[in-house]
Amino acid sequence: MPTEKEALQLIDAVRRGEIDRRAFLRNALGMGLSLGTIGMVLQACSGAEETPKPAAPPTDPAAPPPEPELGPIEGALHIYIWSDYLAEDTVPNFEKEFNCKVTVDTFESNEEMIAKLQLGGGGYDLVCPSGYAVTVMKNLDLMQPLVKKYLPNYANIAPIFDKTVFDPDNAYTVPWQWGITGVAYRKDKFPTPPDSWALFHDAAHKGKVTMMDDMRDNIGAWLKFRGKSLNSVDPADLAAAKADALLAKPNLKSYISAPVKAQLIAGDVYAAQLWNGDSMQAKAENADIEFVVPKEGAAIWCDSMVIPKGAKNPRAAHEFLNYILRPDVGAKISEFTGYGSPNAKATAVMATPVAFPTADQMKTLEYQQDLAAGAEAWDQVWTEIKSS
Ligand code: N2P
Repeated sequence: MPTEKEALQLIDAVRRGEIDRRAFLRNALGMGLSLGTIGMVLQACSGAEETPKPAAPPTDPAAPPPEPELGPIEGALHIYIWSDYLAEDTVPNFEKEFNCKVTVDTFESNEEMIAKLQLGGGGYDLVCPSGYAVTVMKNLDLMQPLVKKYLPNYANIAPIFDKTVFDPDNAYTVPWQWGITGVAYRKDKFPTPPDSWALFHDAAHKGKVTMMDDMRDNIGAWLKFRGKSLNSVDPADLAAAKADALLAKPNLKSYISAPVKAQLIAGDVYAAQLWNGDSMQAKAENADIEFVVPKEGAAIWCDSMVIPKGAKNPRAAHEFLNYILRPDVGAKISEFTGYGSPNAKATAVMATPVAFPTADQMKTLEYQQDLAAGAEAWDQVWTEIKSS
């Protein structure tokens, strides 16, 4: 039989976790302890032989699931963006710093971009929809959520572009540039500056004016001309817009968007429906070019970068987004594009940032919204305008 001291030492060893249950049993049986005593000892020591587990943190059922790990940056990145929307060194500097090969394809309208994605084409990692098109893409399930831990520079976004109506949780979008759709014109051809969309009804400029090859901007302008919302889906409003568009059509040289800049610069086109930033790019080449917002009102918009579902290079996409959110990189992009930057820190380091419209100016400006069920009627009207 073990001495009392030996038995107590054994019990202490179990308590301190120095020997486990099995070793204790072996020792205790070898020492001739009765099974009853062994049972009592084990019960007294229960818990001591197991390493105590740290208490699990309380789980909050409302807490968001942990963000996924994207792994190391991939060696390639495919971007699909509006033309003339990056500074010359934006991509080369990224390629050098991140050792990642970037390809850039361009589009001229949201509808063109969405159609391509819907057909499964492109293999893009980043695309650049306007606000209303973010809603369209969300409804079509074409985007994947951002992984915010890879975007510490997101905090640089100005409050007015934080949590937009089209992305209230900042779940999918990194705001890129904001702008206005108005009219670029040659000062030398217009002794009196144009101030109305009626300019395109004036046969005096026949063959020397253009409107955009963009359903939302084109029909939207004619809706504003008649004092309607540029998001109207009312059949009577659309019929009136179609009539105005058809009245303008014989005067138009063509329906053309960003590429009209070269024709304005050369003087082949005197006035063009165009975005403010592209107009400023043209003005940089020819000081006779000016931009005006017609008095009846116009579209204001903010384009964003989003990651399409199924993107093959998600980490590179996040690194690129975090890179363009740097103040110096963002500032250079807006200095080149001529658009407003939604990045407060970038705006702060720009010599002449585009000022956000005043409350008074905002009275005639309107954000484009998803047309939802009305989109079909708009498509129909646009097809009729283009084909007649
Ligand atoms: C790019 C201009 C794109 C603006 N040149 C369209 N929202």
